[in-house]
Amino acid sequence: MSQYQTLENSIMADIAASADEAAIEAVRVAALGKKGSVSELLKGLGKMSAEERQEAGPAINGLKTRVADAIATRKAELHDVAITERLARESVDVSLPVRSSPAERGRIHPISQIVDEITAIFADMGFSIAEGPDIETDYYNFTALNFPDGHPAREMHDTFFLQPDENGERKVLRTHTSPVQIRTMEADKPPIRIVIPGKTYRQDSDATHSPMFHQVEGLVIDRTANVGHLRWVLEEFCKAFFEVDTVVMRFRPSFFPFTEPSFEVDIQCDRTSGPIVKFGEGTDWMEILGCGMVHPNVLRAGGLDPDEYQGFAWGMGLDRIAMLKYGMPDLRDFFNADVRWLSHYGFRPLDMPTLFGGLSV
Ligand code: 2NL
Repeated sequence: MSQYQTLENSIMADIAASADEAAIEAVRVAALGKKGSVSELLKGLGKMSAEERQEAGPAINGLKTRVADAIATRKAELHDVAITERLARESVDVSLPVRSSPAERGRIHPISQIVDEITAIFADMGFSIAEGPDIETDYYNFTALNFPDGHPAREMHDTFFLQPDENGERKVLRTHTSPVQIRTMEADKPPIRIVIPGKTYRQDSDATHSPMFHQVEGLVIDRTANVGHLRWVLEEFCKAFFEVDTVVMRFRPSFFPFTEPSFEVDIQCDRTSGPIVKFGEGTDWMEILGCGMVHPNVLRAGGLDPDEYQGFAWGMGLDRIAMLKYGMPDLRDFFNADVRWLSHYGFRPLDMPTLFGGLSV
């Protein structure tokens, strides 16, 4: 057997014995690589005589071609085997649920939801949203709102006082959002149409009271704003908010230092079917807010002439209304930061309340 045939047999045996892609690549390098056995034979051609080359040339080139073909074929086979193996090993269970993004998993707190719903309703009526600081001066929280010094209503609010500052001034945690309305009257010219959502604070804590709670107030100031407008605004609001076509409202006389006349507003409801209260039907009444015509002293404090301007305002507590609307039994759960509660009662972040899309669906 010629030395060429011996080499070819040996390489072919190695090719056949290669079990994976790495092994066949090693055979290729050993035969056809720069210093491979076949490459060395080819290099040797240059040193041969013309006669020797005439015989050895075709023999070595033939050998190279056959070896290269055999390697390519085996390589392709082993590549197929590798892919088939990988497909069998790596499986994807397409029936597994898609893992939701953090933005999808998060939940909107019912209080945030209710603020979004209420502001959507009033924005649709042409109101703007106003906000202000939680820490207020005694002037903005009380004096400007027609609570005279020593007036018992100041004590009624169970105010949280901060330590007096270097000037002896004692700031307060606002007991209502009304200071924001005074600040708006000072800064803007009428007509004013604003709603003010925010946190408020009073020293009160039991099953139905939290020392930090939430309010939305509204204020309209114009030359001719009157109780008829007030009634219309509140009625439109209640229909949109409780998502019913009609509401029956009752205005009872009341007292607030900052309004005159003042009213408490009840809406007719049906409580006969257990804890779920139905609106727009029934024979029961539920108090939902307080309101009135802005007191002349408050207009003056806001820099407005009560002979030129008049206005109406209202305020409502959000926490109790949210419990009622969404059927939540205990106020204290609102502020316990329990993710199990939030994932049950919270709202999906991408479902923003709009009047056309539905408020809380
Ligand atoms: C209630 C009652 C009310 C107001 C808030 C207000 C603000 C200004 C002037 C006049 Cl600057 N009024 N706000 C008026 C009437 C009632 O809240 O029961 N809130 C929970």
